[in-house]
Amino acid sequence: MKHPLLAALLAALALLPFASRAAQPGSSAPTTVASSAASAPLVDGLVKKIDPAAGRVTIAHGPIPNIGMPAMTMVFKLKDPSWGARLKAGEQIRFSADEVNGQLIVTRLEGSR
Ligand SMILES: [Cu+2]
Repeated sequence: MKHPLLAALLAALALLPFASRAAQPGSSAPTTVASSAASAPLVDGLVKKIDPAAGRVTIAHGPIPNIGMPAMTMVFKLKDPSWGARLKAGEQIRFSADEVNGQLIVTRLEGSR
């Protein structure tokens, strides 16, 4: 038996997940909060104000059932701060929100464009 060959094969297999992950751009890959975001429904919102530097956005939103929140206007943190550049004040959006470590985060954004 040639064990070095087997060892090399196992090493190559072990590296595969990292290789495929590294191939993704990463900016839009919903890997970290995928489990909770998948169950969070899209809700309607109206963008009131954007703070791109802080990655925060003020949204007048409809009820968000997955976190038991009634309609209101409030500040959310964007899961991906680059989304701030896609948003405009006065824009109607559909988004998903979730509570992560006591912070309310926009986990998914479906722009109107
Ligand atoms: Cu709210």
